[in-house]
Amino acid sequence: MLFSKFFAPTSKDTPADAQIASHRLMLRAGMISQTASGIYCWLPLATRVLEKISRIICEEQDKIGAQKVYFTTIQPADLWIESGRYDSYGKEMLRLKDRKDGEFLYSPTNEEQATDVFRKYVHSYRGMPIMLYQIHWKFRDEIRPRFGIMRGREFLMKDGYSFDLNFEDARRTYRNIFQSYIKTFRRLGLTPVPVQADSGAIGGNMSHEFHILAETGESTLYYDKKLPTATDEDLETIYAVADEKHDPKTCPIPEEELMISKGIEVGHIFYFGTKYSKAMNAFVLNDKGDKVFPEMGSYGVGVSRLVGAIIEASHDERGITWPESTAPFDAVILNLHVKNDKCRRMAEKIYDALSSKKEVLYDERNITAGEKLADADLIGIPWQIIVGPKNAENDIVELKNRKTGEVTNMTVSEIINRFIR
Ligand code: P5A
Repeated sequence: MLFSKFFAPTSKDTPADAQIASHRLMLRAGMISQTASGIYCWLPLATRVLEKISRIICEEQDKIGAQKVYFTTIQPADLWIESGRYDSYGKEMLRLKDRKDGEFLYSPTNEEQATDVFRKYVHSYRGMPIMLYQIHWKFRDEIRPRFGIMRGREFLMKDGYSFDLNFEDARRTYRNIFQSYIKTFRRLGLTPVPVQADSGAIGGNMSHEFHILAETGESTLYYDKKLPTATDEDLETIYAVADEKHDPKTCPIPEEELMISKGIEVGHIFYFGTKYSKAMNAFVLNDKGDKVFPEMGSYGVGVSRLVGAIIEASHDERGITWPESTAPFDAVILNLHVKNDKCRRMAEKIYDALSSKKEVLYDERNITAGEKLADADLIGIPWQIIVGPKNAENDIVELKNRKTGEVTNMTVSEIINRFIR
């Protein structure tokens, strides 16, 4: 991709109303464009990151046998009247009418719809267990949309729904999802902190939130100081709770062993048994011909919020420092002097060799070297290949690591081999 053709409207100005680093940097890097309170357009850089995150999530879902679908964003009110949530969901639900005055809503979540699909097609225990998920837009009319896409009204969520025959199977599914979420967040370059949680509007009696530690997080977490070094298995049971669940009087951890940190909630999983299957009369016949209501759970990841959370965890005073797994490009080539023939030849040779195998942005804009370096630091692509006139005379280019600042001199063929192994 040539930078001159790439739509990334970067800016030097610090947006006045953006209170946290990720919001400021997403605006300055030309990643998002606000269209209404809590509602954002995702421009090319941000879209590439959303797609990277989504791909990793899908790969990990695939490994545990979840199947990808698209439920709908518009749902008939009837489904929610059946579950009993149409009234209780309150003002966060965006309610709509079609031309025939039929009542609809824009999905804040899809438990009802998943249950409806299940009851239409699965009538026997032989069709179970089953787990469906999607990555789709949601709308919640939050009272206080905040921090850019971090707490939006429209946001992208991975939401999964599981159907098991009995409690033991449902419990195993919940465990699998828990471990799979840990893996997913690690692959995204993050350190997840799972905490026991309340199940709120979704309902049910077993629930965990997954947080990323960040000073700008909206939740306060209380956890055993052993948590950072715990094994993935131990993470499920070690003491860790968010705000409302912490009571100093009943907390089993002595004060001196308790850590308190702010966290950003990037995932939330629920086991709620037969709450929806019973309310919506979704049942199967077991091997004895008895009627059984499936044991269900739902599992959410804030895909768009993750973009903000990753930036909160990965930035410095000059801009974003993307982890390699979610970076919008693998490398950026900075041609510091586009009118210099040697620079142009070397930069183009690298670009031609790499671009069929890697995602490479080539900055060949006719602007100053300083502006190019500043933009590259701002948008935070992990590797910068810097082609400048002095080094070019000696057939050398620089490979710079955006995060560490470490610079290595290399020849053109060494650079090419470094990226195409
Ligand atoms: C689980 C999947 C649910 O909705 N139903 C389907 C369950 N859970 S949840 O906790 O309410 O949301 C899941 C994750 O979505 C993110 N999220 C948001 N992201 C941005 N802006 C918002 N307003 C917002 N609300 C929720 C969070 O990461 C949450 O963990």
